[in-house]
This record gives sequence, C-alpha cells and structure tokens, in this order.
Amino acid sequence: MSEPKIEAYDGPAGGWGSARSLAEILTREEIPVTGAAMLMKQNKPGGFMCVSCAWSKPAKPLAFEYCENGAKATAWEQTRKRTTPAFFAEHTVTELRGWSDYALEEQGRLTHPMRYDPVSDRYETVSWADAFAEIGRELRALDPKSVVCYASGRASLETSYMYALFARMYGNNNLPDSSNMCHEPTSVGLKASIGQAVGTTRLEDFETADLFLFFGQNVGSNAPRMLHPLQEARRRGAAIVTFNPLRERGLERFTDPQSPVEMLTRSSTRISTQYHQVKAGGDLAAITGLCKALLAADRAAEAAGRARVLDHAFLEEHTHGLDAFGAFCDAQGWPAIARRSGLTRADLEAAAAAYAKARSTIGIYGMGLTQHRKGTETVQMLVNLMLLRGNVGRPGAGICPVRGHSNVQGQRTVGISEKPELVPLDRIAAQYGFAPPRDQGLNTVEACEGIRDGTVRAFIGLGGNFVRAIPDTGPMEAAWRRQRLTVQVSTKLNRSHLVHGEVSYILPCLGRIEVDEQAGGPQAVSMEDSTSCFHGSKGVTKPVSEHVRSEPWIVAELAKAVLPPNPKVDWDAWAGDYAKVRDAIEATYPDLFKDFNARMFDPGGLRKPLKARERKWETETGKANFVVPAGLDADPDMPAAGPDVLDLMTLRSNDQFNTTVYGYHDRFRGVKGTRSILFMNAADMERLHLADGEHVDVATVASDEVVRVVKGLRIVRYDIPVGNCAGYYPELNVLIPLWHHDEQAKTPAAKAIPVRIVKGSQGAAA
Ligand SMILES: Nc1nc2c(c(=O)[nH]1)N[C@H]1C(S)=C(S)[C@@H](COP(=O)(O)OP(=O)(O)OC[C@H]3O[C@@H](n4cnc5c(=O)[nH]c(N)nc54)[C@H](O)[C@@H]3O)O[C@H]1N2
Ligand SMILES: Nc1nc2c(c(=O)[nH]1)N[C@H]1C(S)=C(S)[C@@H](COP(=O)(O)OP(=O)(O)OC[C@H]3O[C@@H](n4cnc5c(=O)[nH]c(N)nc54)[C@H](O)[C@@H]3O)O[C@H]1N2
Ligand SMILES: [Mo]
Repeated sequence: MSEPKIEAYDGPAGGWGSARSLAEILTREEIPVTGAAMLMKQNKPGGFMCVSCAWSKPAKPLAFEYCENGAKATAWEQTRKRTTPAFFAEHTVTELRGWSDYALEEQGRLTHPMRYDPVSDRYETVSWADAFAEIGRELRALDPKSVVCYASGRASLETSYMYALFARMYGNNNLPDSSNMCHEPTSVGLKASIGQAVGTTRLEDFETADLFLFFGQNVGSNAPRMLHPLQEARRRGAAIVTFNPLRERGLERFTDPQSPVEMLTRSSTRISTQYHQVKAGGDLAAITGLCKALLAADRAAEAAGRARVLDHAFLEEHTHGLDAFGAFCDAQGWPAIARRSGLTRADLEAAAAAYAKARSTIGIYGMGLTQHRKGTETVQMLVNLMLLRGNVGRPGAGICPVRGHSNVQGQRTVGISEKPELVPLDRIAAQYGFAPPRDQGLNTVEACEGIRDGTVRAFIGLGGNFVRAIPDTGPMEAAWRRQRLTVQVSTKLNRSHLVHGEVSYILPCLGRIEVDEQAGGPQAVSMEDSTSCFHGSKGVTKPVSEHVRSEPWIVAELAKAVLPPNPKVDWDAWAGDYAKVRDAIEATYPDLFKDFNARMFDPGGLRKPLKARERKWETETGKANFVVPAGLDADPDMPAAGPDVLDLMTLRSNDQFNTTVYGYHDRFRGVKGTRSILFMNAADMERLHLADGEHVDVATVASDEVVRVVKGLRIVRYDIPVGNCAGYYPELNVLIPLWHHDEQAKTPAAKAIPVRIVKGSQGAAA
C-alpha cells in the first residue's frame, strides 16, 4: 500500500477519475477482456442485474447501463482469485482474525464448503451432505425461537421466499435483514404516514419533476446511475436543493463517463442549485423550518389575495392532522431551528421558496435521514413537507428512498420480515398446510441483544457480514463466539466467518452473474428495485468452482435437513426449476406478482402496484397523515455537557460496498491510501488544539460500562459543520452503542455518535 495522501480532488463525479478507478480494479481482479463484454450485459433485459445498488433499471437502457461502482462490484464478484482449501490449510482462524476486511475478501471467491475444526483452529473441507446432516441435527436440537435467520439484501426473490418459508416452518419469525440497519425507518415511517412501506416514485417521474430535494444520500458513490436522470433534469432546468453536512462531489458536479464529448471537453453539469450543509441529525429541524416558512407564506398569500402556496384541495380531501402539525411548526422558534439544524433562517427560506415555486417535487433521501435516533420521525417530517404541496400521488412528484442492496426491498416483499403482521400468514398457512408462528420475531438490534444475553444460540446468515455491520463490535464479537452454531452462506471470506460459534460452517454460493444450471436447465432469478419494479436476471459467466451451489439449492437442502417432510412443499422441485418458486410467490401474492413468469423480463420490469401513487391511503385514518414529531431534538443521547463532544457520522468511501473494502482511496473526498481518518472542522480543531495530520483516539461518550475507543485516526481538516466529525464504516462501528438506535425502527444511529477526541496514543505523525 502506498503512503497515505490527503489532497483536495477537484474533478467531477464520473469523468476520467471514474474510468481510471475502474481500469485499476479490473486489472487487479485479473479480468482483462471478458470484463468489458460481461459489463455490456449489466442491467439489460435478458442480462444480469447489477449486484451493487438497487437503483431503478430503465426500460431503454444506455449502451453501458452501469457505473464505476457497479462495474467494481461486478469485477469483485467475477475475480479470477480463489479462496481454496489450500488457503485455509495454511492459515489458522486466529491468524486470519488479525487480517483487514480488505485482505480477507481480496483472497477471492470461496470454492468449497468448509467446517471449523477447533483442534487445528482451521476451516476444513466438508461434503455438502455431511454439512447439512450436522446443521440439521443441531437445528433440530435447538429451540427455534433461539435461532436467527438473517438475510443481507442481495439474495433473489426466489431464494428469499424459500428462506422465509423455511424459517416459519421451522418455527420462528426471526428474519432480520440488512434493512433493519438501513431503511427500516422508511418502512415504519412511510407505512404510518401514507400507508405503504416503500417509496412512491417511478423512474418516469424523474423526467418531469422540476425540483429534487436531496437529503443525506451520496449519489455519486452509492447510486451513481441516478446521476444520469439528474443530469437530464438539470439540462431541462429542474432545480436540485441538497441537504448534506458534507459537500459530496456527486451532488456538486457530474461528467457522464459515457459521453465522449463531455469526456473530451472535460465539461460537467452542476448538480445542486442550492447546497445546505445541515448538521448531522439537523434535518428534523431544517424541514420544520421549511414547513414553517411555507405555512407563513401561505397565510401571507391568502391575506394578499394571491395564489395559495399550499395545495388546499389536496390537503382537504386527502390528509389528516394538518392543524396539529401547523401548530407544531408555528410553535418552533427560528433561533432553535437554526441552532439544531446549523442553517440560517435565510438558508431555509431560500429552500422553501424554491419548493413553493416548483410544480412537482421529488424528495430523495438515504442513510443521512434514517440512521438517527429520530430517523423515523425525520422520514415522516419529509413526508409532511411533501404533503403540504400535494407532492405525493401525482406525476413528477413523490417520495424516493434510495434503497441499498440490490434486492433489499424485494426481500421484504416476499416475506423476509420479523414483523408477522406484514406477511400474509393465513394464505401461507393454507398454501402449505402448517401453522406459521404469529409472535414478533427478532430484528437486528434484538438479535444482537439475544446473542449478548445468551438467548440466541444459532445464527444462519444468507449473505452479508453481520458481525462487521452491527454496532458495538467489541462486546458483540465476544458474545458471538458463545453461540452454539453459526452458518454463513457467502461468496467471499469475511470477519463473520472468523468470529464463529462452537460449530461453524461456511457455505459457498454462486453469485448472480454466474450461469445457474439446474435439473430444469439454466435458471433465472429476480429482484425488486428502488422504484418497485421486478426484474429478471440471468447469469452469463462460468461458475467459480464446481463445488459451489446456488442459493435456492442451499436453502432447499437446509430445509430438507431440518424440517419433517411436507407433501405441499417440494423443495427439490423448487431448487430444480425456479419458475415453480415464482408460481408459488404469485400464489401467495396474487396482486403483486400477476403473470410473474411471463412478465419478469418486460423492459423496465414488472411494476408492483403502489396504492399511495393513486392516492389510496392504507392507513388507520384512511388518509395521508401528518405526523407531529415530539420536538426538534435530534438525539436524546447526545450529552448536553461539554463543547468537547462532537457528533460522529460513519460513512462509506467511494471505494467500498458496505463491509467490502475495494481499496483505500476515497477519490471524491481527496483521501488516498488510508481509511484511518477523522474528518474535522477547522474551528473544532483549533478549539481542541488539534492539528491537521495529527493522530488521535476517538472515544464514545456514553453512560454505560463499555469502553468504546478507536485509536490512531489521522485528522483531516475538512469542510464539515462545526460540532460534527466523520470517518469510515465499518471500522468505526466499535464506537456505536447497541442501544443507540432509532426510537421506533431500531435502526442503529450510525450518523450521530457522541464522541470525544483524545490526544493520540501514537503522537503526531507525518
Ligand atoms: N458503491 C457503493 N454503493 C452502495 C453502497 C456502498 O457501500 N458502496 N451501499 C449500499 C447500501 S446497503 C446503502 S444503504 C446505500 C447507502 O447510500 P447512502 O444513503 O448514500 O449512505 P452513506 O454513504 O452512509 O452516506 C449518507 C450520506 O448522508 C450524509 N449524511 C450523514 N449524516 C447526515 C445527516 O444527519 N443529515 C443529512 N442530510 N445527511 C447526512 C453523508 O454526508 C453522506 O453523503 O448505498 C448502496 N450502494
Ligand atoms: N456504522 C455503520 N454501520 C452500518 C452502516 C453505516 O452506514 N454505518 N450501514 C448499514 C447498512 S445500510 C447495511 S445494508 C449493512 C450491511 O450489512 P450486510 O449486508 O450484512 O453486509 P455486506 O457488507 O453487504 O456483506 C458483504 C458480504 O456478503 C457476501 N456476499 C456478497 N455477495 C453475495 C451473494 O450473492 N450471496 C451471498 N450469499 N453472499 C454474498 C460476501 O461474502 C461479503 O463478504 O451495514 C450497516 N452498518
Ligand atoms: Mo443498506
């Protein structure tokens, strides 16, 4: 690794930097020519759907319907490198626990099922039959309520449906998934506000919206294909108003790497027309300010006999609770709003004016809104703002949560949920002739509590890297190892394999990009994107090894090993022909998956019906609800005491996919060769007597017994609000207390952790 370097990057998002970064990873993963051919099939009808983000796949794809990071994800999965039994023979698990996330995954794709041997402290090869025989014995001996069946949002609709059914037939609803750490405040908040748990926009709305309000989503790194419709929108004069503590490059400027003219002339499009550097967790206050300004402008318009600012016809017919909400906004003073948001009244009035002027507005958001103590309330606050001008349920307008994993939304649609009320259990009971459990299952935080307290005895991971993604790394890793059984279905080696239970298995699976040959011929799978469209996906490359198996097959074998035979579920038939699983999905969800098999390859995808889009509100009041927050305080955990306490945000770099670290550069933020950094504001540095480049320790401020410290972070002076600091996930998960989560959805509050900076144990370094 080269010497770390920090220097401002003035290129746009996309552009030549993107082309170079992509060439680098294709070479490293040893994918010279085939890489390019493979990429041509990415996100195309009849090809494979990207394994990176969940952004919408257009009906008329671009010639290259992929982005720098989607291509990196493809290269990462299709690497020529292999983590073979010989590798495991060479390294003890204790040794591997000392390796970085990067080094572990860089070994390449897993090729054989492996079982941990405590005597040699190594993973050793095992046959699939022996693996399932032992896992079956273990799970049959355990109380199903003490077992967790986690899913990371990548597995297909087919696999997810089978996995959820398996868990329920086994006897639990313990089906947490990565969305518990991600967009759960969306599911909880939108359901109560507008009666559906997902966003309301489709891709075509992006073509007619004239304003985009952008909250806490780093489009340039995490959903870059969205930059194309945004660039188009800017060209036709639409405005983009952004709220983000950091000036993210993708939200500032974009050069389309697929446009020869833009590439050659080095021209770029300015993305945001207003950029507001809100404080971490300050959005609740900022949006309150916007609503307050709109309410005042509406009253002024009424008094002057001008056209009204609010959509009164819509409010009257379709909403509930406006009076109480208006009273809340009126009661909040501007000084408090400014203090909590870090923005001036003038800033917020400028944003409100842009909103009042726009005919149709889309509200876009990501982890900057959800990963907070008040995440759900903040999402609902954004809905309140959209309702004021009737921006839900008409063309060119709506709410657009930008989902993370490529099928995270779809997994929820087909039954992966710890909340039984969201699943059609009666229909499942009738379809399969068993009594599904009706009690609440464990979500991610509750699963962690169970593991910590010893009530959870086994963990099955369908993808993901749970141990690394959750809060409180220190205590959780220790507790994790007291479990009886851990089983991980994975493509690459990660930390969750190395911090293992007494009995532990790694089950290697095919990736989505590989040809999946079963008894019924080559199989297709499907997923749901961020705009609720289902897409079929076919693998195009040769499987990494003859010993890996498909995810549906692995789930089928698991079910057969654990459950008594049930004449109504033919697991083998499903594993041999996924079209039969899709028929079963359609039988369980006839309204959502009509003619699923026939329509899964429709250009633009099969559209899931969205009631709120038609202004049908499946809420308790039968209307769209204004939800009044308890107050403006972003974070009740934040100790009032001390100017030395900062609010820490944990972020993704441009060179990672969640816990998968592709490299140590964060091009847009000017960081090269390191992830051990802490972005700080100059004024905070001066006040705390810290210098740029100095190494410091960071400690969580919390009133419990746990010591949470990360040592030796290098300070980077950065344009970030006073009182905030930022660094990288997952390295900083050590600092998040397990109890520091959204009050309603229990999503860990990874974007506002109260910390203190301690003069470095390593002293000042170069
Ligand atoms: N290449 C790549 N793509 C990905 C991923 C990846 O790791 N790499 N991860 C996938 C997944 S699972 C997800 S969930 C998404 C995540 O994508 P994002 O939602 O973009 O998540 P983060 O990178 O965590 O960054 C959140 C953004 O919010 C800002 N922010 C932080 N705190 C606040 C706040 O209090 N208020 C506001 N307004 N903004 C704030 C940060 O500055 C940052 O720009 O991306 C998906 N796509
Ligand atoms: N501090 C902090 N913590 C966070 C976040 C944050 O912003 N800050 N973000 C949260 C969010 S939004 C999320 S979604 C979670 C992510 O949590 P997870 O989804 O659990 O983690 P990933 O890093 O996406 O999982 C990577 C692993 O998935 C496996 N994998 C990859 N592809 C496949 C496949 O096709 N099949 C199977 N079976 N396995 C595969 C590989 O073995 C790889 O090592 O982390 C959360 N944690
Ligand atoms: Mo996510």
